[in-house]
Amino acid sequence: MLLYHYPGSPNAIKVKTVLHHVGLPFEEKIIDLPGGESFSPEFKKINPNCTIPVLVDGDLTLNQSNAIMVYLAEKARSSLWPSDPKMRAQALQWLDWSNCEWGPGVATVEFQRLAPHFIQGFVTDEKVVEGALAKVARFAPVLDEHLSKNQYILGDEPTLPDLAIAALMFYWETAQVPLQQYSHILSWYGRIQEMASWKKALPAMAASA
Ligand SMILES: N[C@@H](CCC(=O)N[C@@H](CS)C(=O)NCC(=O)O)C(=O)O
Repeated sequence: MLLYHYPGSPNAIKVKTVLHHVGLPFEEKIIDLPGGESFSPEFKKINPNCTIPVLVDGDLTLNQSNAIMVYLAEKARSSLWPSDPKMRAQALQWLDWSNCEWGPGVATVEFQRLAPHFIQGFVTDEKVVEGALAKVARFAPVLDEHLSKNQYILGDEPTLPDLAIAALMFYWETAQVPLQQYSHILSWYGRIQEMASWKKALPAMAASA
């Protein structure tokens, strides 16, 4: 299997955590996102969306990090992806929540505030930040309340939604996303950070910090 990614990309951290967790061997190809390589004609053939991560497994070429995570967990028959229909439906619910509610809030603030450091000429759009902060204020209490009653998103063990949600807040402190008051989110995030597979998935500097 070959994973196209960029170190430190939240969507790649999700997928790499699953790969390490389930122990499937894989090779990596770094795509130079800041250098615009994802828009090269060669990469467009692999993913016309020009985004990473992309997983190639034999004749399967898959983009969208959540789909890749599900594929890997199913392939490895991992409990990261529950088999019970109701649990699985809830896992899907939270995966959708991560991309539709959490990401547009937290990850948008992170990107807007940090992109000037790695994309030449990028200027933070304060109106976009304002809209994203409103989403954080709306959805963080939902997650915090849920985690006040659950160790992990689906109960006692981590599953794919935990990784999807946690990866999207990877830069929350650096980008000063206001999450300090959500103690249940922060305790849960601390538990995710303790996972050996999570640590292994991080870019070298963050992993050794
Ligand atoms: N929904 C996609 C989003 C992928 C995505 O936006 N990846 C970022 C890196 S975290 C990327 O490739 N950005 C480059 C761009 O959008 O031009 C997924 O979950 O894989």
